Amino acid sequence: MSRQNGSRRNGHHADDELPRAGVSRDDPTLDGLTRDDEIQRRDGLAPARHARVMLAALDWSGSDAWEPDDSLDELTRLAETAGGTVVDRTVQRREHPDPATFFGRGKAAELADARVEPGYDLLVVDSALSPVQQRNLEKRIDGPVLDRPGLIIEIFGQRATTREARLQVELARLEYLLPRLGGAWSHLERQVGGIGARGGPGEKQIELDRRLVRDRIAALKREIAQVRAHRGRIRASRSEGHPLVALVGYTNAGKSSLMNRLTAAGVNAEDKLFATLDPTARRMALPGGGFAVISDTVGFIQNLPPQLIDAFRATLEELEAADLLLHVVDAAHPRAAEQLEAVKAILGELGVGDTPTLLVLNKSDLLPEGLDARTALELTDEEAVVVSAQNGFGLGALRARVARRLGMAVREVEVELPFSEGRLVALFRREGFLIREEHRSRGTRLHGHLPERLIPAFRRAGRVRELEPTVADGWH
Ligand SMILES: Nc1nc2c(ncn2[C@@H]2O[C@H](COP(=O)(O)OP(=O)(O)OP(=O)(O)O)[C@@H](O)[C@H]2O)c(=O)[nH]1
Ligand SMILES: [Mg+2]
Repeated sequence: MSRQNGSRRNGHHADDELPRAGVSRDDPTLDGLTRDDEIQRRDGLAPARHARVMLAALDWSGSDAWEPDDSLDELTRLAETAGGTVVDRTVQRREHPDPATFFGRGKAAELADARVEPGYDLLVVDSALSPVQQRNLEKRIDGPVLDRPGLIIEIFGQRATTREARLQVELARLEYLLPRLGGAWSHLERQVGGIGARGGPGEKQIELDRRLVRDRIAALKREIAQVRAHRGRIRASRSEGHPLVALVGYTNAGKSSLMNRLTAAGVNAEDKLFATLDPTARRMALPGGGFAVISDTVGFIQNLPPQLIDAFRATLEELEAADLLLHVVDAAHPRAAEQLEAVKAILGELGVGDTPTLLVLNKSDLLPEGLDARTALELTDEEAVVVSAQNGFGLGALRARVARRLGMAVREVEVELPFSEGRLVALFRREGFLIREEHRSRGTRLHGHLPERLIPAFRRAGRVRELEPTVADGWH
């Protein structure tokens, strides 16, 4: 996320020169566009599917990005997720990005040579490129170029299955496309035989395309607003006054796996980036018999395209409505600390940075023996629960902690109250779970489960004995 605004910082010109786009006719997300063949023809993306991919990153001093190699490791997974095969990677160190071509002249020439020998189909750049930079690079290498946001949008496009996700991805894609219409490279032309020098379509055609895209964007926004209203109604009826808990975290951290463990939900969990695009919500039992409604959400990634964040706001409203966020971290990931920061930055951007959050350090089964997840992540004062969605470790403690944070934690207690405290006996019956009530000579003795927050009131009026082990901590 830290480099999300990179394209603005990279020193663009205005989009006076606009690149034309690549096309994929079989792309599922473009169904809604069949009425606009022109748009399909230039969909702004050079698909990575089946492509031999070259990765390139710039390491410049003003960048607050990850280490280039770490980021390229992640980009490799992204390119593979999109269906490409990575053939090589390269890093250029430079004072700052070139406003025209992003990379320096020498590196651009090198990339052009590499395209001929050993050869690649698609260049993926590990940053956000301006439309001008993208267009110019495409000219230099005489082939399609995709930047990191474009690649992520392509993956989302491949993953989107429900109507809502497809609408959102299409919106993000068109917003991404709009400033790139009329560029230098057309994937279609390459597919049908390659035309060599490309001047791009005429100005009139570009204007027409732009208008079509803008109309479509407006229509999509209207449709998404409807979906959003509908989702709000469903959320209200589903929660029935139960507290809402949302799973958030980096892609592949194990959110869906945890959801399955905590609810028996049968949610798709895969070793893939962005396995989940749609939020699913289920009831989650808490120790003591209460419930929370827990929802799974789309995963985050560093440098998440702003167009996707905007388009997925409707989905991400699950987060705004949440009483508690469970921030799931893959504690065994070598870049876990960076991922944690990237997620925090996105949560801040979504306006939910202040929502009560519990860190859930997942995949503890993969940590080397003796290495504590908290230590591995250098966490000091943050509240964190260590779990494994794989083998179930820590899930009882997690439920107990969730209940506590929601003010729903319970303790098994024996209480003795004077007869004059009939009000508290009634409170116990109403808010707690009463197992036995005995009337003795000096007063009433109650045995059962009582919300923790009420215990002080009982202590003030009588005697409370907490029974160990607590129901909460022993609960699985
Ligand atoms: N070893 C181990 N693997 C886990 C654990 N939790 C999840 N996984 C694996 O990690 C991968 C990703 O899990 P998911 O639950 O799909 O992750 P996610 O956070 O929902 O991912 P996105 O939906 O892509 O954002 C899957 O292959 C899971 O089997 C765990 O505790 N231990
Ligand atoms: Mg998931």
